[in-house]
Amino acid sequence: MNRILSAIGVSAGVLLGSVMLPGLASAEPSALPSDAQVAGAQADLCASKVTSSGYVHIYWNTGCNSQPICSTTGDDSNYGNSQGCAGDDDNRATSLLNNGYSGGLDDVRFYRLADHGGGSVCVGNQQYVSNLANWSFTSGINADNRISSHKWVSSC
Ligand SMILES: [Ca+2]
Ligand SMILES: [Ca+2]
Repeated sequence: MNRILSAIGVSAGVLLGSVMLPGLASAEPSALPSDAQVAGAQADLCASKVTSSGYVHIYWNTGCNSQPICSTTGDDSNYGNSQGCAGDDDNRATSLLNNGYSGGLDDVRFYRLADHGGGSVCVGNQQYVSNLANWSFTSGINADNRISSHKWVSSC
């Protein structure tokens, strides 16, 4: 009996550890479910979602999973205001998909701060970022859950 309980305890501990660990890397507010709860073992769907629609899509979990937190054909100078990417979208982005039309302003530069400041990362036309945890802004700071604005640019 003791051995059985002990085995269960170990299993639960390992399971809990594997679920909780990704959350430790996140400093996001807890009003929404954590990335770990949603992303789990979900597949990377970014490549399968590349198309030419004119939109850039911003996802709050990895792999372009679920619905984007926001999608737009335009610039957005503040993910925390009430237009476009808004409110809780600020400092949430973990994957990005640029489905802009090719030509002209077809690349998207994402910034750490509102009003296009604080360092940036750039996603080329019909390119994507599956996990911003692997990317840093030009300022050297990790880009996961830190994007606050974006604009369309002619080249990355
Ligand atoms: Ca996120
Ligand atoms: Ca906005």
